Amino acid sequence: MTNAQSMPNRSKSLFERAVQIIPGGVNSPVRAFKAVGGNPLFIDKADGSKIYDADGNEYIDYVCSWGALILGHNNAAIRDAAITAAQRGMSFGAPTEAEVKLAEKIVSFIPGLEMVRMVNSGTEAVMSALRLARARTGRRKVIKFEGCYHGHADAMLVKAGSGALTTGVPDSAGVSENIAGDTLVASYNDLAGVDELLRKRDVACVIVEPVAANMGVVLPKEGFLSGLKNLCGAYGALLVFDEVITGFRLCKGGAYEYCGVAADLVTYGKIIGGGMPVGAYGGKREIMELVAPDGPVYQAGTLSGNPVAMAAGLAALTALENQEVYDRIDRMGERLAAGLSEITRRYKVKARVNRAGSLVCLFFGIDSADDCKSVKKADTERYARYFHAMLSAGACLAPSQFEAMFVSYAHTENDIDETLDRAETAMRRVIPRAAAPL
Ligand code: HOZ
Repeated sequence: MTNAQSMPNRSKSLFERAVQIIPGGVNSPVRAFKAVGGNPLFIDKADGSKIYDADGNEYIDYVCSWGALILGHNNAAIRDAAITAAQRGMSFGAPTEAEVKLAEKIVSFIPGLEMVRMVNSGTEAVMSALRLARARTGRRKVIKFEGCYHGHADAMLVKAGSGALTTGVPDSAGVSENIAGDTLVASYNDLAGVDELLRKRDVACVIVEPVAANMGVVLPKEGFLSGLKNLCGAYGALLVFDEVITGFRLCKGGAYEYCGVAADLVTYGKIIGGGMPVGAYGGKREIMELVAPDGPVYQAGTLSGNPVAMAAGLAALTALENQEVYDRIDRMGERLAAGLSEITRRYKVKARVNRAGSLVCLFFGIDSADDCKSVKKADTERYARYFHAMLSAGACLAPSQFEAMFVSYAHTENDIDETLDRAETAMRRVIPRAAAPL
């Protein structure tokens, strides 16, 4: 079956079973479709740019495991590397050559990065980087930006993006006031606000997504990231780039290459695992040497540096040595963004399309999207209808207005054009009857 027209019976019955024994029936909240209504699709398999649900329906996929799969689904080199590694043993709880190779590869890609520690997720990477920043500076507070998402460590569930924004619960229950009180919140792209918070002088670090991709896609204004770097330098705070999404996606050299600004600490996830659960944090030697066992900052993990995950990540990063990957995903991202803008213009739909390389977001109902305040005005109800219309037409988007579309190396021009055709059909279904195409 090649299109999404069959009744999702199997997904439905799997979901009915799932809700009995898994909170909300899902293992990560955004997946539950709460923001768009309906039941989540259960996935059977995926290949290249396509994903197949448990009922055999095919979709062109723009979630791509939330950005982890920059080369597309089921990439042969990554799969083969993981299988070969698995045949030698799934986990040893001891050092392996693979983790040295992956660390060397990451460090070789990112100018200024000298040491890296592997963990199991982006959340863990951020949690560890914050601890390290506090130890390095001897200060307590951290500054984050409203709508940026840095995983679910307690300190970061304050005015968070992604699922927290989607579910309308940006401040989680269960986070103590003491911990939340150490997190100061600024507005993305607002340097003056950061300056004011830094003046209190107890700030260990400022953590930021160099391109915010968990409140839709919001680009840093010219001078914002370099301004943060200068402010951090002036007040003795560290700058932490959360590159869990942007790392190795916008370009090989990360945010440093993208915007010319070097952070003191950087966190990674997603792409560096090639689809396996991996995170990492790194920085200059003098800071990273504070991490145990070299230094006093404790951080550990039974499955850290897992050999299968390391092999998958190494295969992914090896493929990214080819600049053609970036040239192509940027071209595809541009084609998609331009096509979506054109459709909204033709159908007189108030909308904003933001793009950074292969990260794309179509916001309904707003014409500027520079910070969380502006994106929160987006028409989420219209997004929900568009999402379902796209799904029925065979295109899988994130089930939330506040997530990015991820274009992969496996997406072809034909996929993009086909997606735009489907978007046009979907747009006809979500616009008021009176609006006719120009
Ligand atoms: N935090 C992810 C979106 N930015 C969602 C992860 C998931 O549900 O798999």
